[in-house]
Amino acid sequence: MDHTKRVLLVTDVQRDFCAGGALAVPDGDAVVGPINRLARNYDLVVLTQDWHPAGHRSFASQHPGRAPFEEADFPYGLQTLWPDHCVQDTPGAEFHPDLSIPHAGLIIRKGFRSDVDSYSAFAEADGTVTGLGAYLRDRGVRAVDCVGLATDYCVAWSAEDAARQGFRVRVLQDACRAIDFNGSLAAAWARLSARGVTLAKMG
Ligand code: VGL
Ligand code: ZN
Repeated sequence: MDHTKRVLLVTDVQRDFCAGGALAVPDGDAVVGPINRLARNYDLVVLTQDWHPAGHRSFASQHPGRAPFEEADFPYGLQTLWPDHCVQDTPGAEFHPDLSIPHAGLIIRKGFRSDVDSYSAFAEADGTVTGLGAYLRDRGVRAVDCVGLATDYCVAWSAEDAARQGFRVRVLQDACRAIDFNGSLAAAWARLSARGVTLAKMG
């Protein structure tokens, strides 16, 4: 028996990252069923929700002459510019309608400050911590299992931060899908394996 206390961290399973959404991740909808099933095995589940004000600084639309997926210099470093997505209180920001995890205990909203993006559930891009690390430690959690969208951005950033904070981290790959732009998925795996994050099958 494995008595390690684990959390399931479910990243950004929202309409805008699924089919027909503003920043649709290829095959994104496919994570919903597996995540619903998996979540029943965890007492502790944390959801994240990408939650940007209209006109967020990470939107390419705010940078005349620039296109989505280009990079721009921000005070905290290089920032990828995105199509407008997950705008607060719009349908695109809602969780996928079939996501069903009623016992989830915490929802972390990310990217709600106009000038600062946040891929990780643990810290915003400028380093401001969200409190998730303390929340998990207070509950005796030692291991973090990561699922959701997108593998190479928000899932990877959270997994990396979790490992940096000393949690044992797995990415459950059947319950993730990637954007995979310009080698982003391979780059993410390289960073994660360097941190000791393991790639696991759910089954
Ligand atoms: C995400 C890009 C912008 C993600 C969020 O959830 O991976 N990617 N905002
Ligand atoms: Zn976003």
